Amino acid sequence: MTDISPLPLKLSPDVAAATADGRPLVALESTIITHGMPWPDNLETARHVEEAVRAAGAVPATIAIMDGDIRIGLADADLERLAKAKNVMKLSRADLPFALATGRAGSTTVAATMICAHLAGISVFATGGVGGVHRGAEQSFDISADLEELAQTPVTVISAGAKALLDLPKTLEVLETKGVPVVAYGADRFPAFWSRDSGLAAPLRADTPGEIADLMAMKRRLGLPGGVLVGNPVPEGDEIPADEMEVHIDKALADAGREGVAGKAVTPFVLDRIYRLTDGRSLKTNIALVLNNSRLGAQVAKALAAR
Ligand code: PSU
Ligand code: MN
Repeated sequence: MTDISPLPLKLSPDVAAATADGRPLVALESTIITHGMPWPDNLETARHVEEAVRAAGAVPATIAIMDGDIRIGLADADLERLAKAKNVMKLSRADLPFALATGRAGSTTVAATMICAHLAGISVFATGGVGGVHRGAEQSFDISADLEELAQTPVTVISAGAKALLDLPKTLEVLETKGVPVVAYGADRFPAFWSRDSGLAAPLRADTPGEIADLMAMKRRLGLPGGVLVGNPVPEGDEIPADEMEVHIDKALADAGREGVAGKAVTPFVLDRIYRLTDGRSLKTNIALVLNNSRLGAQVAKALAAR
């Protein structure tokens, strides 16, 4: 059976116009809104991130699943509905088609956002931190689908690295095995989300948006599948040093273990615990790094569009 019905893709008027004109677009995820930040900071941040992309000269396309459609670009009322909603599914590659088929509301993780962005022809995507190999993965087998997606889907993900609650050395090893270029922006060390330096050397380095665009273009020319992961260190004034974070991460992970939190729930649980343990400071840092990544995303999209 061949299904020739159109894709369940709904572009906002802004996104449709930018696509038609070949103007630069930056995809934005929605799991960070529904599962990554508390209300109302989540909505405020989502709005500020869109403004930051616009101010830097690109068009933001926040992606979510609503009413059986992949929405590329959300109206402000939809953004608010999503930010307030309970029982929104956290969608990755495995459950994206289920949410669409059943009409359930879903937010898109890095993996699912990459899939949807690619379907819409968008090749640059800005977020906070990608998922990766969890600590203790040798027992739990918990490795984020984000890594596999980076290996398969040609979208460049601008992040502040992988979240420091993960096993970062193993995360970099998996990315190397899967052939994903990992590029630190303006740095020699791979960043660790809340901290600028994970203590690990970055596999690659780029110093301008144009260099990232060149890498993307060359990868495509060679016919290599998959994306590029950019690690953009959080601005100095906003970082929480790694040794300080480590104490909170250990505590949050121990709480997760004690409470039997597993699977998809781990990352949202640990982010929330760390938010409480740092009296909200981790959230301020998270917001700062997402804004920083959005600006770089816009610059890369512009460099790409200018080629
Ligand atoms: N960046 C943030 N906050 C988040 C995330 C990213 O600043 O909450 C989300 C992304 O959607 C990412 C997900 O794909 O965390 C990782 O989830 P997991 O570890 O279950 O794969
Ligand atoms: Mn997982």
